[in-house]
Amino acid sequence: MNEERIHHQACNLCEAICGLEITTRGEEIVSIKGDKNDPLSQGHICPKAIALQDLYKDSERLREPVRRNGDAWETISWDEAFTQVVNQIKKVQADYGNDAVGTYQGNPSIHSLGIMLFARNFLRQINSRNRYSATSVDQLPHHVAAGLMFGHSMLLPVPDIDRCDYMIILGANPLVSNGSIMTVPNVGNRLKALQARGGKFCVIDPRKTETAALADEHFFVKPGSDAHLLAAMITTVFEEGLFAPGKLAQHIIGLDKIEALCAAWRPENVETQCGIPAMEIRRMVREFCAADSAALYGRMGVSTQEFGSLCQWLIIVFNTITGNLDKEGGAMFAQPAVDFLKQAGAKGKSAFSFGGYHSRVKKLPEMQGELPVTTLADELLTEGEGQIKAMVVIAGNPVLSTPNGQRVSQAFSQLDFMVAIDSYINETTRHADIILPPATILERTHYDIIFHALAVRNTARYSEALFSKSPNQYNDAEIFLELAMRMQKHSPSLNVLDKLKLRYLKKHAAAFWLNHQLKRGPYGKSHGLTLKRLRAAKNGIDLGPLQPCLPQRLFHQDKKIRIAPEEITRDLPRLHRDLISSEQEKSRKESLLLIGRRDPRTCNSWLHNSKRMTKGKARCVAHIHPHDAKKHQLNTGQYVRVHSATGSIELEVLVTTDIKQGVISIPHGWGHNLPGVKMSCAVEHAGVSVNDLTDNSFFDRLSGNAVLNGVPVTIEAVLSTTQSFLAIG
Ligand SMILES: Nc1nc2c(c(=O)[nH]1)N[C@H]1C(S)=C(S)[C@@H](COP(=O)(O)OP(=O)(O)OC[C@H]3O[C@@H](n4cnc5c(=O)[nH]c(N)nc54)[C@H](O)[C@@H]3O)O[C@H]1N2
Ligand SMILES: Nc1nc2c(c(=O)[nH]1)N[C@H]1C(S)=C(S)[C@@H](COP(=O)(O)OP(=O)(O)OC[C@H]3O[C@@H](n4cnc5c(=O)[nH]c(N)nc54)[C@H](O)[C@@H]3O)O[C@H]1N2
Ligand code: SF4
Ligand SMILES: [Mo]
Repeated sequence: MNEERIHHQACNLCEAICGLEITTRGEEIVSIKGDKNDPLSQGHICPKAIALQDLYKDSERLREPVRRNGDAWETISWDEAFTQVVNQIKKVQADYGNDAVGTYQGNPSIHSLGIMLFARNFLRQINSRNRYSATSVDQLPHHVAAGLMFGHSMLLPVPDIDRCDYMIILGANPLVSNGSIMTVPNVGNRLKALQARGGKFCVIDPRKTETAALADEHFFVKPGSDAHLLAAMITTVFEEGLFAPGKLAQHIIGLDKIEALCAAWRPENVETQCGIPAMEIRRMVREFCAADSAALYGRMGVSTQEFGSLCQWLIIVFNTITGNLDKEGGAMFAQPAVDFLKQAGAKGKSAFSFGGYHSRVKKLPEMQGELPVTTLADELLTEGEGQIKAMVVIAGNPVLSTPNGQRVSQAFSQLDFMVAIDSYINETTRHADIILPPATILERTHYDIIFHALAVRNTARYSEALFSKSPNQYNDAEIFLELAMRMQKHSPSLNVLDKLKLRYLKKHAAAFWLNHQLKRGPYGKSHGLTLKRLRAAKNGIDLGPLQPCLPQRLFHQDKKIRIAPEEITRDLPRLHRDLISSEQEKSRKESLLLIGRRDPRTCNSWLHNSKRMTKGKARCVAHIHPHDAKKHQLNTGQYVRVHSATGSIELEVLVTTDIKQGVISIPHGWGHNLPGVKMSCAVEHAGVSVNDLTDNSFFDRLSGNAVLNGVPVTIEAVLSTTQSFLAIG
């Protein structure tokens, strides 16, 4: 009988990076609990942490490379897989040029140390302009705003929630999502603590969300109208004499332009658009400004909409002109122990690129060497020089996660070659010729590069692998080290010397890099931070609350904030046209506006092969308001057919007053019932994909980011085939 052992590890499934205490007996996991001594998460976990063991145990998870042969898959050796992948990439590039190989990196990429450190070299070897990622179905507007204003796309303000007195949450549901661009484990308790110390928080969301239910106030907003609201809030600040940027003012260029830029928006002329009474908007602004410290925070719901970049810009402007940027309790910047931002700004070069080149078909701008994924299918399907002929998909499922996923799927099916670095044969990877599967988080070491930089408190934590992987398994780091090395050579095979070098790198490169970064990082000297020290601190190390850091940390050479960058403000006329266009012109009377919804037991598209994550009532359900339900003769439990310009889907409906009239909410990440998907539990709980409705030609014109919220749709009641069959039979 094996003895029980207790391990400490960080969860990497979402941005909250909770500390875990995992008890094992031999190869069995006995329990997964929150680590009470983690200085950031303080014992918090969510239901998904338990799914880590399901992932580890899942017999349908690939452990060895597979090659597709028609509809069948055969296991092949790693050597054969690497050789074929590199040969095929090189062949396509020799025939059609470098840009003929497209790459897509999904969300878990940034949660994996191996991908973060080593995929870069591989992508550099591919050297294609056709680089895409989940960034452009998510937070691209944040990067564009931060890059232009602060000089670095990752210098992103985070609410100092633990010291904040007044918080406005716009288009985010952290109680369910566990926070995003705000690493905030245990957000429920943190928000309750804010209230307990006399503070207040408001939620602005078309749905009365779980977070809204806890809030002091909730306003139902019309989807896609937030930029008007935000601009009107800024005008209110000026009109009511509340403009007070404080000592930061001397470090800002363009502050004198803001009032005029936003003057066309006043609470009184946006209230119909937004659905929030002018006097409430004014009151909210007054209360915000009266608080000792306050933070306006806006996330997914306001970034994946028609004016997403303007929204993210206006949010930073509002925090700045009310004196809350870089102030305790306001919108602050985390200081990570591994300061990857600093490296980018070194050598006097600009740390940020935007619009340096444009995509071939739709001429959308690159941001940091990436093009918006809204145009991936165009680049796959439009013939001519530069057309994508081969794809590398890393930890992503764009068939379910990007707008008009069916078109992406169809385009993938026509490729000359596709490789996926993924553990599953899913809706996307079923199109691959070869799949290289990495080991799970429980079998690899981890340090979170990204999310310590977005956390509400400065901490650091290193996790050892809990289980050792079987000798024939590779982790992400090993896969990318080997791919990069083979790509670099004229022949894809390795000689003895290469093999020795690779073995050394696989064993030591990550630890060496990490140790070096920790030592030369901001806490190297002050806290004696080394990898050894971090390894010894099994629960992680507390590095204190957020600290003011401007103007020193700005990346513009002159250390000034550009508060009104021309690249952004020139999009204001588009917003203005939207403001003055009449309601009838804009939306047909029959349309509803589609928004998304997250659920505590989902992780985008990929946790549905776990029984624990899928059991119980179906969750791929549309929420609509009773008024709209009545109009279309729908009741809870019935099926609705939802149409958009892109396609239509059918799903169950739930009638609720928790959603604004005229809005329909459908979660993403479902729709597993596609031919060839080898995830039986997911297929059993397939649901439908909302991205068969979203439209890849509807994007934020400034950044190219997808519009996933505020998509016009129509609905009609259906008797599903099974229902009508039952009715007859
Ligand atoms: N309509 C609508 N669409 C949306 C959203 C929405 O709210 N509404 N949300 C958007 C957002 S915010 C995001 S981030 C995207 C996500 O979009 P994607 O990143 O494209 O999709 P995921 O569902 O996260 O798929 C992740 C894939 O990575 C694999 N994987 C998991 N862990 C690892 C690992 O450690 N290594 C490797 N190599 N592979 C791994 C999984 O098996 C899975 O296939 O979806 C977006 N799509
Ligand atoms: N359980 C779970 N947690 C997750 C994920 C998951 O799939 N499941 N995904 C992770 C990922 S990749 C991300 S990026 C984060 C995202 O984390 P959040 O940004 O918190 O995202 P959501 O929970 O989708 O919340 C977005 C909110 O915006 C609202 N909304 C929609 N349209 C509008 C609008 O026009 N205006 C306003 N004001 N609000 C609007 C929606 O009703 C919703 O409540 O969550 C992460 N955490
Ligand atoms: S909140 Fe996120 S990091 Fe924490 S346990 Fe859940 S999935 Fe893991
Ligand atoms: Mo995301």
